[in-house]
Amino acid sequence: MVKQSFHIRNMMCAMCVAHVRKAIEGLDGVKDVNVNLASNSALIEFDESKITPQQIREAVVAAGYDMDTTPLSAASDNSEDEKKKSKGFLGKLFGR
Ligand SMILES: [Cu+2]
Repeated sequence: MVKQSFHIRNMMCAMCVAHVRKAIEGLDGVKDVNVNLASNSALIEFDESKITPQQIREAVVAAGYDMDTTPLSAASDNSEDEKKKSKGFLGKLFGR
């Protein structure tokens, strides 16, 4: 059983969140799902021997949305770096 966060695309309101959650929580192998509109992500607890992120994504796509199959935990480290980089860039732009 693993618990991973994935980026969800195309969600715009609470109804979208409900649709995505419903699409994911009904899947065999998914134990728990928590969809967050503010961060456009879904924290999913699933049995990786029963279901893959690709299969979860298929259900999300079938519901009219999209999901990155690469978990956010690895990606969030990169976005932290990106933030630092852009901060440095803006600092150069507006500093002085
Ligand atoms: Cu919506």
